[in-house]
Amino acid sequence: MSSDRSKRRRTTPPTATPLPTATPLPTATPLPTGGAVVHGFDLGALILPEEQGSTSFEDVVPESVAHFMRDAIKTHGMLIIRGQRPSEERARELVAFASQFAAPGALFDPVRAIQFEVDGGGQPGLPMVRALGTVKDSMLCRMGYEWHVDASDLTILYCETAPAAGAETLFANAIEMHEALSPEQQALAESLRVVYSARYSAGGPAWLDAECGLRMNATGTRLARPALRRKPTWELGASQPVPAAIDVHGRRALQLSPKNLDHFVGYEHEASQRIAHELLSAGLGAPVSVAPLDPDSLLPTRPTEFGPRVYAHQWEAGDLIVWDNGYFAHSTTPVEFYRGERKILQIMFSGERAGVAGGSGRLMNPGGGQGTAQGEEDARLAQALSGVRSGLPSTRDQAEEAQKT
Ligand SMILES: O=C(O)CCC(=O)C(=O)O
Ligand SMILES: [Fe+2]
Repeated sequence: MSSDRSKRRRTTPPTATPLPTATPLPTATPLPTGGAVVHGFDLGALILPEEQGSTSFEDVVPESVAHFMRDAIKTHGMLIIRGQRPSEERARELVAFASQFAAPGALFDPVRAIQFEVDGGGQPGLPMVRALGTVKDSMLCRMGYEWHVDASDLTILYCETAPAAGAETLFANAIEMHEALSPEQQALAESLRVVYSARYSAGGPAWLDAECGLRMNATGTRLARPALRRKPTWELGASQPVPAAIDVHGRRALQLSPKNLDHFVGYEHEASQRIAHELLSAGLGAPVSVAPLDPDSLLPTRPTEFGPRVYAHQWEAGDLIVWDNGYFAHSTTPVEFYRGERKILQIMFSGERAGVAGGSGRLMNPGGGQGTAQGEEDARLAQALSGVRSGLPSTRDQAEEAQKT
């Protein structure tokens, strides 16, 4: 228990409820890449349910502030809220923050919010919160770059521990990506129907696919190598065909998750990969510099530099980002370039109250995508696989092939 919170507890009457009208509203400053930086919001000031004598997270954020946040995410697609002071209750505060965007009870509902086993990074008592990073009991994805859409309407990432350098999360505005396509590419994107599956993965989640040898190219826009092995319970889990261009609040947005791309209807897998790479590359804008891949690990040998259309968030402890997965695509960055420890808390959940329920992301991760809940078996397999990465077969041919993309 942090001293701040104990102090507040002592001074908070048991019947205290938030005071919506008296709460000053935060402000949102738009970024050139889309998204906005929000000032004037303090997670630590939320009065958690047990302090209100309640079990519900629904009314923890004052209604005027919740309204502001819901409006802001509709307008900007991504909110960056920095400078949160440490709190031992942070995971619960994040659940309360998330609850204002979702239907009542959704954060505990496995259909609406991804739930994780403790062995898969899930926080005790809060299975919708997962720890990512290098510290004990956190999940670490060593795939390199991977542009994708989470299997949820909204995602929250909160940084508890930030490395001195590296470990950025990259974001690209999917509406601007669509606008950046040529008229021919836009027409192509409009016509494409995508089947996602676990055919080229180990069955996910992404950290497990990475452990099983799956690699992306150095821009994270197409597969460099499929998984070399699969989890015992692997299932193909192919999606219904879904559009590559979707509507986001009345505007068109490009939606492609290349790791799980099986094929576009009417195209072979290889041709589909090439098309996805072409559309994503055009949407992201020419990278300033594409890193060569190491021939053995098939991981980038130095950071790839993306152009000005990509927002790279360099994490600091106390940063919170929440985004709409229809509005923004995002990418991991290679673990090899982390300089210091990293711990991020993640929640992937539905956005009924933010008007973004039922986003296409759910269909893009069949059979286990980035966000799909993991059972004990995945955790056991990961344990068995840890330390064997250097033994993964790879050939120079595969590396050369990967360099071509
Ligand atoms: O670790 C990051 O930077 C992003 C993680 C992510 O995208 C995911 O787990 O889905
Ligand atoms: Fe993600």
